[in-house]
Order: sequence, then structure tokens, then C-alpha cells
Amino acid sequence: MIDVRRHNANFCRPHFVAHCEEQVRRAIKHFDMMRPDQQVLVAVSGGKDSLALWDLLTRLGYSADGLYVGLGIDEYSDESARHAREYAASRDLTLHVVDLATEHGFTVPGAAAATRRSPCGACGLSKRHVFNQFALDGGYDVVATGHNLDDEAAVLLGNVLHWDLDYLARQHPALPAAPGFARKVKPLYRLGEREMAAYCVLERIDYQVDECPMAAGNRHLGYKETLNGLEARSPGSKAAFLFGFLERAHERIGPADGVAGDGVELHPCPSCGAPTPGEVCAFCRLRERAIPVTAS
Ligand code: Q46
Ligand code: ZN
Repeated sequence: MIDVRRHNANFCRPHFVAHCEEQVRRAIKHFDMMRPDQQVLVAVSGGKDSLALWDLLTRLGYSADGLYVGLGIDEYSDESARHAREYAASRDLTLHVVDLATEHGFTVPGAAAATRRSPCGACGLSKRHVFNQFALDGGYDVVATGHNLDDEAAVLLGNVLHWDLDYLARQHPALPAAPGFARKVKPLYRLGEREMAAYCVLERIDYQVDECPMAAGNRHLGYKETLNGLEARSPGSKAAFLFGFLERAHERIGPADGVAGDGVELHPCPSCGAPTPGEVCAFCRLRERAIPVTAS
């Protein structure tokens, strides 16, 4: 039996799997995320969320390939890649791999050390760039990421605490395509972290259980802990917070174009062609400043 306290329900195995499918189906329908005739690129990390997402999308009949980005975080990355590869092989799915070290000459730890950025900042920027570029070059219609309810509620809390209106406008489960930007969707936003872990166990999906060693001190984890405290006292708080924002506040803040602030003019980066408001895009600047792999 799996209990989901915010639904005040206990599910047996088949009903729990059906519940996960139903939440993903509802998310896709509500925000018109994708159609069954479209090609989906799933951002695969080897963790529970991205593998569960890939599993659920193929189960629901979508044609979805995976893309794993090698971040160069020592054994953690090796293990994560192994889980992604083994899952894809076991389900006969196509997994693409882009390794930052091999293809761009740097790793996330090397970029963080050289730029004094937080590792997660350098990592997020690199992943967004690679997933977007790969989707555009490969003719994919949409990029799907495994952000779950806990992730999205924690990001929302951070954005609200800082009243970051640009980020709040872009916090949406479905961002439209724009010139130079692929469509991006988050079909797991209605399902919590515990639900995704339970889904993987029930569906025998072997995933990377270790936390990324670079996550320590990450503010996002603190927001998650705070929300977990609230949820324990008052089940349903996270869902009420996130769904209330999406239903009642988001459209008052601004359109979710997923691109840049209003009125910012974008032009192609001279180095990689990605749209950028500056001279060279943020990813190429990071790549130039990062410690080259051979010297690290
Ligand atoms: S992998 Fe990358 Fe996460 Fe590690 S460095 Fe941070 S962002 S914690 S999803
Ligand atoms: Zn560039």
C-alpha cells in the first residue's frame, strides 16, 4: 500500500501506477503540453524523476527519446550515466549522450571553480543550453523535464521570497517555443518526490539514489526542507501553494515566454548561434572561462 496523504488515499500497486498515469495525463491535457504524434526529448539524469517521467510518457503512448548530459562530477556522474543507459537498454529506448568534457572541454566542477559560480548555477546553465540546442538540432518538438511537485514548490518559494518577477513569470509547466528556443514542459508537476520514488520501486526502475555531492549548501534544499515541515503539519500545503500560484497568480505576473525579460532584444551568439542579449551567450562565456579538462 502506498499512502498519499495530500489525497488522503492509500493505493495498491495497480491503482498507484494508474494514479501516476492519471496525474501526468491531466498535466499534459491541462497545459496542452504535447501531442502523441510529436517527438519528445526527455532530459534524463539517471535519477528517479527523469526515469519515471520517461517510463510514464512511453506508457502513455508518446514517442520519447532521452538525452543524458555528462557533467563530469566524478563517480556520481559515472553512476548516473550507468543508470540512464541501463534503463534505456532494458526498455529498448533511444538514449543520446552529450558529455561536457568531450564535446565542450570542461566539467561542472571545473566551471564552478574557475568562475566562482555555484556549481548548480554552472550546471543548470550548461544543461539548459545543451538540452535546448540538442532538441532544436534534432528536430524534437518538445523537451520534457522531470521537475516534480516538490521541486516546483521549492523554486516557487525561493522566487516569492525574493519577489523575482522575471523568474515567477517563467515558472510554468509549459513554456512555448520561440525562435532559438524549444518548447519545454514539466509533466510531473502534479506528483511529489515520494510518489516518484515509489513509482520507480514498483516499476523496478533502478535509479541513482545518491545525492549529487555538489548539492551541499544549495538553497533549494533548504526551501524543500521548510516545505516538508509545513506539509507534515498540514498535508496538501505544497500542492495548494503551487497549484494556487498557477491558477490564480501566474497570469497576473506576465506571459510565460521562457525567453528573457520584456523588451530585451536577442541576437545569435557568434560562437554557437544560441539567442543571447549579450555579445556572447552565457554558455560560451562559461566554456571560455572554465578550467579546460586537460589542465584540471
Ligand atoms: S546535478 Fe547539477 Fe543538480 Fe549537482 S551540480 Fe547542482 S544542479 S545538484 S539537479
Ligand atoms: Zn554561445
